[in-house]
Amino acid sequence: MRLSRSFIPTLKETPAEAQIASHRLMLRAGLVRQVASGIYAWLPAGLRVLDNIATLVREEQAAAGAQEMLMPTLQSADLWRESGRYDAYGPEMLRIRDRHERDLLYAPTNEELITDLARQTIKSYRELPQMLYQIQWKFRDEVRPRFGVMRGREFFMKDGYSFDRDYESAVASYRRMMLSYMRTFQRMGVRAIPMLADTGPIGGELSHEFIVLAPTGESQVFYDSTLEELDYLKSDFSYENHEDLAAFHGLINSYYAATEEKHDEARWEAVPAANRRSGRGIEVGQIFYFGTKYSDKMNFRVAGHDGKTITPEMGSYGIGVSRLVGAIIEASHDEAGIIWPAAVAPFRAAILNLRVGDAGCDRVCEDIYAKFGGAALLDDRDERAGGKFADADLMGHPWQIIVGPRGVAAGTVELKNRATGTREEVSVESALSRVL
Ligand code: P5A
Repeated sequence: MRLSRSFIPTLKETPAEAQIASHRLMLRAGLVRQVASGIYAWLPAGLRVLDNIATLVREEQAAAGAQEMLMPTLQSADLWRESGRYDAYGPEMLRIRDRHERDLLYAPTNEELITDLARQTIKSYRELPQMLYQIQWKFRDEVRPRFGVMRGREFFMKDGYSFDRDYESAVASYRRMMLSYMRTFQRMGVRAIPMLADTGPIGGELSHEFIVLAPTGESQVFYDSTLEELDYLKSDFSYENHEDLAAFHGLINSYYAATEEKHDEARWEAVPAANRRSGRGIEVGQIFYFGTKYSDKMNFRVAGHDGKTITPEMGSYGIGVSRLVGAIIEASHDEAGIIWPAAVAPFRAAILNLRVGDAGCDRVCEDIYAKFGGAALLDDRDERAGGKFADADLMGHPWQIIVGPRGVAAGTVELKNRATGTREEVSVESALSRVL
């Protein structure tokens, strides 16, 4: 993308309405704009980050055997009356009436709709297990939307749902998703710690939240620091093997981690003092095992192996895709701006043309830009160098390739790494081989 023609409206001033760093930086870097309280438009650079996060989620969901689908945001209230949640959900649910006076709602989550789809389709235990997911907008009319996309009213969520024939198989599905989540977050360049959690309005008996540490987080958390060091991408736990899944779950459970609601002083005291970490955290995902809570209420039964019918066991699995954009920035920024982990950055590099109109600088910039095939942002604005450096730092590209007349004469460019701040004079070829 060429910055001179792009719609990336960066701001020099700090917006007064933003209380936390990620919200300020998302507005200043031109990623989002507020449309109404807790409702945001995603501008081109912001959408690229959202898409990158969704792509990583999709790859890891596929690896774990989940199938993607897409459900509507608007649905009939009748399904929610069946489960009893139409009343139970309260004012957080946005209720709508159509021209025929039929009650609709903007889905805050989809346990009812997916259960309805499954009961229409799945007739025998032989068709189980099933693991389905979507990445779709949700609406929750939060009392206090705040911190930008972190607690929005409309937000983008990955929501997955499992159907299994018995408890053992349902637990394997839960563990499979948990492993997939650990790999997903690690690939995004954030450390999310799984913690035993309360189940809230989704219900059920077993739940984990995935928490990214940040001082501005909304939950108080306690955990053993060993959990920060586990490498789930190198581990060769298999999704197919129940013993592997049990070993993975055992590994996680052998270290203490809990949110305030589940905190247990006695177990906390048993954690070696040097490993005790407590602080604030942002919940970027949550998973639930709730057995037959929905399948029972919605009368979803299938033929079992012995001629009797069985009620499928369910779980649901959420990732806050839009919240993650804020959470990643909370975990990775400095005074100058965002520091994007490479895997989610809107652009892999910015190419800064320090003298637009100079034939040599223009040519070198265009050559480099062409090599990236759309993955780089070319700052071809007719602006002073200081402004370009400040905007590139603000936008947080992992690399800056700085092209000035002196370098062009010597056949070099300056390569800056945003995370470390190091700057080096290198040839164009070596800059490209490092960054591409
Ligand atoms: C799991 C998937 C559920 O809704 N049903 C389907 C289950 N879980 S949850 O914990 O309530 O939400 C999943 C994740 O969505 C993010 N999230 C939000 N993000 C931004 N603004 C909000 N108001 C908001 N509410 C929830 C969180 O990351 C949460 O873990």
